[in-house]
Amino acid sequence: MTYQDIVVETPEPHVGLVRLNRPQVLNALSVRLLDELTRALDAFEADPDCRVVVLTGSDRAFAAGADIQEFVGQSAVSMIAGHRPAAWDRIRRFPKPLVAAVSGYCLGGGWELAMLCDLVVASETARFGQPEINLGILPGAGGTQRLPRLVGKHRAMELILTGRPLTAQEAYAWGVVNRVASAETYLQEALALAREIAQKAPVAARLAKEAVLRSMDTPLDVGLDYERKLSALAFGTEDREEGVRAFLEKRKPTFRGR
Ligand code: CO8
Repeated sequence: MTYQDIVVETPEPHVGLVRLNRPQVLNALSVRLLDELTRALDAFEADPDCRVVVLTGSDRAFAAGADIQEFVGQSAVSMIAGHRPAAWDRIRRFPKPLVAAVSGYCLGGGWELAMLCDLVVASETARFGQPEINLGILPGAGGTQRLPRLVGKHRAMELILTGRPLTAQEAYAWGVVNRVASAETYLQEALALAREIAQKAPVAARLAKEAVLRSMDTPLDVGLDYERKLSALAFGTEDREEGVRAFLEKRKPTFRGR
């Protein structure tokens, strides 16, 4: 598959890597870029060898938001009916663990994209913000819904109503990134995290992702029932047999994703 606005690699076994690649506009998320990203994720989803995907941008910008050039001439109807909502839904439903490696600007839709990832490794240069208010709009790809769940109502209000970005250290203190690394090592750290996850049982990892995401919008008793069913499902996998057998035989398990 050929892409113009992203670069797709498999840097090591079981780990996919997608680099957003529109450096001239700080990786602004055009419709074409979002479309290419969804196609790359579709391909990684269908690839049984791929277990984890890392999503990154450039050192200067993960992504500085939606492509503001594309807003010219848009109406409420065209924004609702366009390709963007379907692309965001597709990324939201990607079933394998997604790790964001964020450096530089991570703004607006860029942060909303990072929030769709399951883990976030930030460079110390990263800046996370929802500056839409400065354009006379508001977050439209999950920011008003995911941020309060992540940081609480008052902090989300501050970020969304002032547009002020967080430094990487503030983002860490507010619990929206897993770890902060140096500008030189953030991608390597994200890949190391992906490698660690890729060595675990792939079906269980997917089910665990599904269960954790379900907890964000489900009452506790419903979530507990859901978890019990997914957990039971994992008992039907060959990997569960291998994991238990390896433990009892005091050796490292070899998971096959079956
Ligand atoms: N879209 C398009 N082009 C951009 C964007 C963007 N989001 N961000 C930067 N660029 C372009 C600049 O126009 C500039 O291009 P050129 O060289 O041709 O002038 C180039 O990238 C470099 O940018 P700057 O010269 O501005 O670089 P600075 O280092 O001076 O500033 C900033 C970097 C602070 C990141 C600045 O570029 C900026 O403020 N960018 C806009 C950030 C922003 O507002 N993002 C939110 C966009 S809206 C959104 O994401 C949510 C939309 C909700 C959709 C609703 C659907 C229903």
